[in-house]
Amino acid sequence: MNRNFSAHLGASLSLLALSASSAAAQGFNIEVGVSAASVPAAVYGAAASQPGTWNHFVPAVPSAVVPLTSLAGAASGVTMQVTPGPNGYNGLISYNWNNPNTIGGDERLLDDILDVGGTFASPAVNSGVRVTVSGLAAGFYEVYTYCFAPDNYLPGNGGVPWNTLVDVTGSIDPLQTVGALDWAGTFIQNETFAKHRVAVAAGQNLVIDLSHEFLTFSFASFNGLQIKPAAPPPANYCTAGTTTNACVPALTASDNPSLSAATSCILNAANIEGQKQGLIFYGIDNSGFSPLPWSPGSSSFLCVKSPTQRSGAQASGGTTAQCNGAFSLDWHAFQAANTGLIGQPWSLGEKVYAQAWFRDPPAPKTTNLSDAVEMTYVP
Ligand SMILES: [Ca+2]
Ligand SMILES: [Ca+2]
Repeated sequence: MNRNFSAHLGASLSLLALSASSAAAQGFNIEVGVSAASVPAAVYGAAASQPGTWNHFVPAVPSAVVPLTSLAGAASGVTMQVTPGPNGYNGLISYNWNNPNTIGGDERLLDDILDVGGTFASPAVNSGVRVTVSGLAAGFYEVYTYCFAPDNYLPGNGGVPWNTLVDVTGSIDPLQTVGALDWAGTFIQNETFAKHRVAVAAGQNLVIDLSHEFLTFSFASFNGLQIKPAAPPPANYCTAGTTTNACVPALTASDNPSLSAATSCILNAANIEGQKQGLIFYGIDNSGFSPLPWSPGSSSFLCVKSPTQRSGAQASGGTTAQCNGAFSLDWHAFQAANTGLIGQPWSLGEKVYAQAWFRDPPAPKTTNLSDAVEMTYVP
């Protein structure tokens, strides 16, 4: 048995009236499959650990522009449409197969699919579909795209993974290849799903391209989608100064700060002049702020809006007149060891804008500054 025996299934959805809204970023769960009886229950969170109402998207290529409901089951103004991919579409539209290992919500999500394409055409082509989600609130999202082939490991079908290529336009994560192993009871990235992080601007669509990888006997699959609001990873901004010895100091953060200190958040300032004193400082509100020249003739900028909070002074180490000095700050240890710091007590989603400052006696104002990093408090 393979997908060549599947019949084409037509499907249509009536286009419901949309309610425009400008709500904050919110999550969406979308089940793709032909059967309304096989939509996961709202308690089911899948790989994103995001329970809530699952939209039922009936496979169709091209589909109607389908309105999505929120996790709470309310109208959202957000829509989803599937259209043929840039290389064309030659899939079966709808397919379902009872994988013997999937049960419960996993089975409801994974066992029925939109067939993304396969070796139906001669010569075979990289068939695919484009998923366009419109009307999302501006924000940063994690996108979980499920591409498990429920029938891949049937006798006679095994051996070659029926991989699906998943690419999210504008994501900081690369194209991912999904499909390697049969279902073994848990979700594993790149085996059952792709996970992309992406910033969506106001009025911008979320665009997901799915395509068929192999031109030998294989198929590609689309089981469903989860869109989850998330904190963006630490991001650098502003311009570093250039020191007397041509060092360009760079500040980085290992991860976002965590309210529970569940992950570590280490700030590192590298390329500092050797054998100099300095520190890391931060603010919590950069709204409306443009970087200010540090002083006349200086190449540095102040990138953090007042009021600011300083950490303790550090020695950069390294070698005089070279760029091998560095500062490091364990953010959680620093916050735990000091009370009354700006920002305390911290709350979820709160921002931190940090920058490094150090002595450079021949430079204008006898000091220079690194670039800056923006962080967001996570649970
Ligand atoms: Ca099953
Ligand atoms: Ca289903």
